[in-house]
Amino acid sequence: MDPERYDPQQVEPKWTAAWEERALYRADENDTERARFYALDMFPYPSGDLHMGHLEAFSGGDVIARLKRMQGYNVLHPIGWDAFGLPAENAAISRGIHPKTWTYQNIDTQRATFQRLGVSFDWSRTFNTCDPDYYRWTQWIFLRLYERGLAYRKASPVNWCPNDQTVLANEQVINGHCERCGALVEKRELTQWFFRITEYAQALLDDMAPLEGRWSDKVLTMQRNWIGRSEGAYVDFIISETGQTVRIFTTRPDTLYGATFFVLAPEHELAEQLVAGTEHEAAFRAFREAVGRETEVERLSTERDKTGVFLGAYAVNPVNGERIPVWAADYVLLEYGTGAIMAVPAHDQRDFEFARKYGLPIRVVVQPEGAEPLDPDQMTEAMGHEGVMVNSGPYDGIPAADAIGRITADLAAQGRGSFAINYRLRDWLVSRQRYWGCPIPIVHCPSCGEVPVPDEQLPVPLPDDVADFRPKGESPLATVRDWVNVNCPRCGGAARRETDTMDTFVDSSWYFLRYTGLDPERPFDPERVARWMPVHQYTGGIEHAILHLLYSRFFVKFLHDIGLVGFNEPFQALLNQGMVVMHGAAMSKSRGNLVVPATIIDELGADVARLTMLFAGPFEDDVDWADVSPEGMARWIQRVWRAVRTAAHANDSGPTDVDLVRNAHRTTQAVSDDLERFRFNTAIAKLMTLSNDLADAIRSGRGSAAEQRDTAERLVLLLAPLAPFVTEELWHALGHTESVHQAAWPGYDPELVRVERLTCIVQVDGKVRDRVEVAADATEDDLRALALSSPKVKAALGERTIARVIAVPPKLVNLVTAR
Ligand code: ANZ
Ligand code: ZN
Repeated sequence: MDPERYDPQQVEPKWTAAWEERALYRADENDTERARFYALDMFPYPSGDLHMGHLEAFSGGDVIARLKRMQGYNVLHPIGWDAFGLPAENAAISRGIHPKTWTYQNIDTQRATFQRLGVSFDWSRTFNTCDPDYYRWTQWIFLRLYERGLAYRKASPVNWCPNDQTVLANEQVINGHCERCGALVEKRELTQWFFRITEYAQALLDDMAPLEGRWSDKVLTMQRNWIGRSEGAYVDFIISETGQTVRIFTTRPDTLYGATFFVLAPEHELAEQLVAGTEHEAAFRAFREAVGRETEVERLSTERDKTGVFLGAYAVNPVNGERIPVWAADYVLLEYGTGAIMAVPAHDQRDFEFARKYGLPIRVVVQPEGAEPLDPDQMTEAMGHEGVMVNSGPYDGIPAADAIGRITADLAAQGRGSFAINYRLRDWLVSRQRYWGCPIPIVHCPSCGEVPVPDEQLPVPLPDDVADFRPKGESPLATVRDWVNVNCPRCGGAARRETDTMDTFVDSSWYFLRYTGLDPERPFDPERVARWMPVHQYTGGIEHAILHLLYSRFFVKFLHDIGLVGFNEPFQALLNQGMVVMHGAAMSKSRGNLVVPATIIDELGADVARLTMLFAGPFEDDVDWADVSPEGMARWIQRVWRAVRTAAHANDSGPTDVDLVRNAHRTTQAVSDDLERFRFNTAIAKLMTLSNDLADAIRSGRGSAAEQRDTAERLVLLLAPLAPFVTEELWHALGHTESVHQAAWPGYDPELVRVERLTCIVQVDGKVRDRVEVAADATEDDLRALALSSPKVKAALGERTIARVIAVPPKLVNLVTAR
């Protein structure tokens, strides 16, 4: 090996093996001295080898784990696989390979790439969610939810893909079409399993407060919007013809006197009852069918025309006894609020458009203060919130904001309404008509009904021998007779297993608890969990901003309520990486722009792959791989290699060089700070500057041998979390026998990093007006800004404008005014 050149292909495998042999990255369960740090990365789905998004996420996550280890923490940095899911079944269908074989092969491939990348995982506690030892406990948690009524089955309209023959989650429906095959999605009334996440809606909102500043605002906002809390009132109207009470939800009870019609969701059971046997029945039926083909997004869209039909009945307004016509319209959804609304076209835009289209009356009840009285005929859109009440009987003249509470209280006193809170969040539909998932541990018995599988019979195994994986409208498991037909655990009679499997998001809602130790008897050991959790730093993609994070938070709250964990939020801090694209577009095989980490490692080594990714820009921004230069990074690594090795053997002491020493200490401070805040790119830039300075010092004989060597050591230590292989080799070249990854993170001398302050004279047109403190290395721009912010200078300038700034850093700045 040419000692002048760093050869990653020789060095990297050597250290991978050595680290593994020494179990260097194992979390220490018995250490009671060091503080613990749980650095968690979102675990991958094994759809093939690792892709560039993985390279980015895990490079960042690994820097955090390595930094914390060097800072003296006892670090838990685990990995596993989110291994159930539909792509495995699709591979089975298209290539005739068993989903299990396909999945485990991909896991092996990804594991090998992780090892080549040198990610510092504790491999002793890895698992896959499709392992029976894991999904046994997913089933166990399902049963705990079931016992408490938080897992239940109900019939409801769900998204159905007629081509794939399966239900789809809302987020798998894109503009009304199936995300996978493009078929038009239908709504079907199906009986499905749900988790009652809505029970935790308020807790999910409230417990976000401590996450403020530690999760991004973007994710917190997305979670809040998804939960969608609204305050308002329930108000009871009475159907004039039948006397039935029908309840509405409104956020604007102050506008009750402005209700000019009433709208039911087409699926509302009252709509069907009102038209039954009337002349309106046929039109209503046709309308409801048409609406059934629209997606929720389309129904709520403000761009689209709203449609509806009159139902031939009237509702009586409880505040004034007025009879208003009852309609069914697409923009009212069954699942939100009560599925019925009072329409106030003067103040609600959707109602306004609907009223204009169908010629329904508009009545203003909130008048903006100080403005001309609104004329409904002239209005082009609904009026906003602010104003005083008009046309509202006893409430006229009071501010609308106050009327909300008063009207609600008055209705409540009469038993016709109440204060109400509504959430947009729905219960989580968890059943899938799919094979490659965790079986739902329920047996259906003709005499006992739904019977939970007893804990000691878990896991309900997923059978291997399934003849046909093609979707047929029910899970392929239904065809596995030996498996489906069981004796009822309660009465012993002939019964059938539930054949649906769980959404894979269930598997990933608790995996982070199991990493604390692969407990054979329980999902996790509560004491170990208490020692390691909540997770100190979670790293992963923004695409999980809502679902995975919301579901995990829900699971932890539930586990907290049943006494298994002592905290109610799983992740104290969250870091989201951006996406990796190529020339602005997603990378894909079909576009022919696919780059994979394995190739870069083959060509330039793992360190270069990691550094290139982290240097590409702020971690949270997207990376365009077309803009980066792995070759440039490889050249830098060669320069670091030469400089450090030369410094390691320096013995002819030159004169001491305070600039070199200062730079080494300042870089130590700045890089520590950058890495702590995940500014990997700027940290690398500073290390480049330091390595240049070291090379220059060596070339020009600046600094003593000890100073050059200390600079080299700092460079290696600071670079170690970012480029673990070359730094390990260099650390040994510097004469150390221990691993650099077990070395202590370097400190710095506060005296050396302190920036000297000097007095700078500020003049206006040559006259001294002020003296200000500046850093010794202040720039012209700094001086200019300081001068302009001085009150004395401002006073001296008066109205005059500045023509020129003459700055002589750090001593003098002169503002020359225009004459
Ligand atoms: C009368 C009214 C007057 C309304 C007004 C708004 C403005 P958020 O804020 O999203 O909770 N609404 C209630 N249930 C609905 C359903 N199932 N489908 C469609 N729309 C529904 O929205 C609450 C408002 O949305 C409610 O307040 C109701 O219209 C409508 F000037 O009632 B409002
Ligand atoms: Zn039974």
